[in-house]
Amino acid sequence: MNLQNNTCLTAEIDRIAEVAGYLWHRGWAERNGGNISVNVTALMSEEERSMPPLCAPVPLPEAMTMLGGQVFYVTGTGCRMRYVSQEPFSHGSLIRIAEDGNSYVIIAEKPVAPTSELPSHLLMHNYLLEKGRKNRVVLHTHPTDLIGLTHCQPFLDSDKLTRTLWSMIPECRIIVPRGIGIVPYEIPGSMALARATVRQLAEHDVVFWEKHGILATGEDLIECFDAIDTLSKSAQIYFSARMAGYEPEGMTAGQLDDLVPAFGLEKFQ
Ligand code: 2HA
Ligand code: ZN
Repeated sequence: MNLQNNTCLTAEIDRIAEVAGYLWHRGWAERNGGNISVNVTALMSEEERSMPPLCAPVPLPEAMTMLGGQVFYVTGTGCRMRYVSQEPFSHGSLIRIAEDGNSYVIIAEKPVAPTSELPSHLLMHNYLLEKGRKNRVVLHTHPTDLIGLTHCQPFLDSDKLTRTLWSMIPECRIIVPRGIGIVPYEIPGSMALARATVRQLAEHDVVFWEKHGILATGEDLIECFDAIDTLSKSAQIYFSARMAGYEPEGMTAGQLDDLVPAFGLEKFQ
């Protein structure tokens, strides 16, 4: 089957390639750092979703009961974002979850094994679907400045970190309205990391993994990138001020609160 004829799917894969390029050019994706998964089920026909598998079923560590029959584009294990940006179907693949949610198969275009963070991504997609959230995207990346903040104990507090970054520019309060969740250090790719992240997703769309990286979920990959990019801008303003020898004043609580009705935001904390 030629998926090139599916213009909706092709446009989505192009967007993934575009964002993979941004991650590399921003210096957020050293070697194989970071990974992306996007639920593309709604962009494919029944026939496309039923394509014959390219591999034997691969068991999942637990049943993803909400994801039966769903198809995801997932970046490949060990794959570099700089190459995902050039050839997304040579450095990532489409996988289909079994109807019982216990395993997956690769269905296109090549048998590229998914990221080591796959169980973690799927647990998040499963949780988000269960909660009725429209988030189709999980983006994980390694922004230098944001990871740097997680090496400072006072910032491993969701309220302190959120308020500090929000207060650097009004856009941050607007673009990351649900604030930042924090997951204390866990082994990369582990189910412990996945479970701790899912707990944070109850209240947040962006989660910082201590001394490792950032994870964003949303309806659209560009928006997930924008959220992390805006947080990174705030962190750079904060660090620039500190390097110039002063503590940045930050917007006041009142100035931040005034943005809530002005931009129709969800009130948070
Ligand atoms: O894919 O970033 O967390 C490489 C990683 C693991
Ligand atoms: Zn990582």
